[in-house]
Amino acid sequence: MSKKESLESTLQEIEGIKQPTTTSDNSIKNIKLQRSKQPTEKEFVKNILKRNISYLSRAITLVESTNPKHKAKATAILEQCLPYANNSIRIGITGVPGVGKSTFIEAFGKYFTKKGNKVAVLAIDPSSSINKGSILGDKTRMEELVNDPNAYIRPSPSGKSLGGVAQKTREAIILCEAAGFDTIFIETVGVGQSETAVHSMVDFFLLLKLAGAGDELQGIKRGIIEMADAIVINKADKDNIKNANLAKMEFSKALHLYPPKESNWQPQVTTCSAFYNEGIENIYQIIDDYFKLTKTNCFFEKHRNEQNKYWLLETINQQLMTDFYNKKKVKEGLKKYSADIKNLKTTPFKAAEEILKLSKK
Ligand SMILES: Nc1nc2c(ncn2[C@@H]2O[C@H](COP(=O)(O)OP(=O)(O)OP(=O)(O)O)[C@@H](O)[C@H]2O)c(=O)[nH]1
Ligand SMILES: [Mg+2]
Repeated sequence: MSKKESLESTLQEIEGIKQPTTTSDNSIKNIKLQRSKQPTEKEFVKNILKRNISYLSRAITLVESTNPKHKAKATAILEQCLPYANNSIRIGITGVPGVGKSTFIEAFGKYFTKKGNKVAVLAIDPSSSINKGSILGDKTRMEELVNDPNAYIRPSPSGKSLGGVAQKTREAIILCEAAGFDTIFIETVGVGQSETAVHSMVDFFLLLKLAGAGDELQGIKRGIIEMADAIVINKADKDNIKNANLAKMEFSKALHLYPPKESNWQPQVTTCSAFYNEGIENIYQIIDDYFKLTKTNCFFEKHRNEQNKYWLLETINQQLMTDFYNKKKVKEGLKKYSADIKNLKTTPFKAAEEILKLSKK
């Protein structure tokens, strides 16, 4: 058979055979069915209140979405969940990378669940947009907690601005509380501004530290020590116990130099070994004492009210900034005046004035 003939015969063979479309009808049907299965607001709220984790996760995903339709739905769900929220203790945990935050949360979280509490672990991780949420990798270090039916671990949301990410975490807290979680851990890596963001959404702020060579107080920002309700020196095990105790003494001395806290709480310093599960009960006790004190002297409620006010203003600020920088005139102005500043034609202050004027046009 010649080459031409063979081609013709092949063509003849497939003649009359219906060509498959790129997407099968069945798949389209399935996708449509799935879409229509997106629960209504009411279904969301009903199931979150029933402690359905799959609905909780989907609602948090809605909260994290940047799609305006999702946002509107998320807001409605949040509003309906709000009356059932607020009944938890919120604990912030911070410390430099490698200090043992995840290991600590695993040990501490299990301690809470054994006591009958329901624990949710959320994270604010400023680097998460780059490495896709370190808490995901952490899940291997929280193996037991991940499989604990009374614990829920949610990877950190990604986003461009810390403010945006923090707001999503705050909204996730509300949803977790409505789903019956009574103990919320918020983990953050101790870099940059994320501690301030976490501090503004928790009741108790715990700073994890490592024992060094007697220079504990160096290289640590004053602001973070001021925020801390407890400083815990981790990895106090084996050869490190002596150093950990020394560090404990240094921090205790240093803390006395700080002005008293509005809560009337005297921050505590202690050691632990998250890895060997030592000192965990003591930290539980410290936190318990803190809540007893602040609930009696009403600081707890006052603090939460202040945080709500802070978030009201913070959200307005965020929105105003986003709107401002999205304006075409502002974008053009920034480009033009940046060049002018570089060429020494104008000052940053004059340029700022002009760009603000442009934004009102
Ligand atoms: N000896 C000892 N090692 C510990 C202890 N806690 C944590 N580690 C180890 O320290 C390393 C870091 O622990 P992680 O829990 O991942 O630390 P992390 O602060 O969550 O780190 P990032 O998520 O990277 O910020 C791991 O190898 C742990 O096994 C401890 O109490 N004692
Ligand atoms: Mg970690």
